[in-house]
Amino acid sequence: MKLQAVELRRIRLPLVAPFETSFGVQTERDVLLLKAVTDAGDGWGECVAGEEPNYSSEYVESAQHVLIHHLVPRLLERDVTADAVAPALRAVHGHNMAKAALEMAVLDAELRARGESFGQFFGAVRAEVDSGVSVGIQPSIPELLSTVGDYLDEGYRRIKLKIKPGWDVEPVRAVREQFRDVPLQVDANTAYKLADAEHLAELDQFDLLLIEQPLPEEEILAHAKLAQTVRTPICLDESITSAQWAADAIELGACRIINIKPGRVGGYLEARRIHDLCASRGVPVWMGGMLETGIGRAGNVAMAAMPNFTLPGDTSASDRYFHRDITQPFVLRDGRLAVPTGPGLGVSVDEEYLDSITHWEGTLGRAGTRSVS
Ligand code: OSB
Ligand code: MG
Repeated sequence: MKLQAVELRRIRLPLVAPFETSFGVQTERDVLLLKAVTDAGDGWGECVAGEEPNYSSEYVESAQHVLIHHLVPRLLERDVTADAVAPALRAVHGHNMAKAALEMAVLDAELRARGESFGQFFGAVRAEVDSGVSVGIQPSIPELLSTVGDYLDEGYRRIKLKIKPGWDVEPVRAVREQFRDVPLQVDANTAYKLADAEHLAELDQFDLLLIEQPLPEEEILAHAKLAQTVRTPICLDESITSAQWAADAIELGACRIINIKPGRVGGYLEARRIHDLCASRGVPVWMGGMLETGIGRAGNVAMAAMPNFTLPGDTSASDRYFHRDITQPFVLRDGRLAVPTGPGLGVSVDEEYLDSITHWEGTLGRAGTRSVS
């Protein structure tokens, strides 16, 4: 399959409600999308990099730059398959989200060409996946309780509360008291220090499924030490950027659960390796989320149907994020999302709507043209 061109575009999509984490508030997404144009057909990729480098060092402008100047040129006009993408990009260090978007677009083109869905490719073992929802930091506890109650009424099967110092034990207590046996977990996005161990151990009384990424991403050993004070299972998100880091973190006792985000680890193929490694180590995984559009959601939902994704993911319905998605919307049915069954990602992109929300676009390739800056 020859990669003839890569079309890039940036779209602006407002969020239905502000999303606040320990690292900031978001009110809209500025998403970088890729279309791989090949002699066997096209494929879509979504880059999960945020607007600012506050989740990881990547951000949407850096991803766009590195794709244009360092990643796409390594593949353009070459014979490609998805499994050849990461090896061809290995000389470029880091930039996992940018690499993942390119690999995804190539994988989508490849699978569409041979009529195979992402679910089939990953070895999906279920037709629908349990949906959880990630609840941002709220202005007050009454507002938190009403937000959580609304999501539970919609059918979500697990609630994740974002926490930070000053917004942790009391909001978690309030949610646990009001919603007695809802599956509940928390995500700190690196906001704590090992010295907060005793404080975090106060969360043990609320029977949480897990505490996600309490400490900074480099502090693998400190997470292992934290696990000696906190009984709630520790789950890593930001720290796990490859199968190697997953293996080391598990070996060191830094986590008992792993959140898999294909973008964070450089693509779906590395994400699959982490899934398999965790399965062999008896470590459950779940699908994270980066407020994706229907393109990224389609791939994530398909991967979440793999056997070791045994906890509900941050794979929420399209209407939890956007008034209008760029694909057919993912709809919650009995607390689950259906795994797409069509070729490749199995969703179609509403290109007319896409054009109306595009604020930048450019194309690399096709007879040497380079219409991007
Ligand atoms: O840490 O899981 C996270 C969103 C952006 C960046 C980081 C995270 C999140 C979420 C949202 O928690 C999950 C979703 O897409 O619903
Ligand atoms: Mg997280």
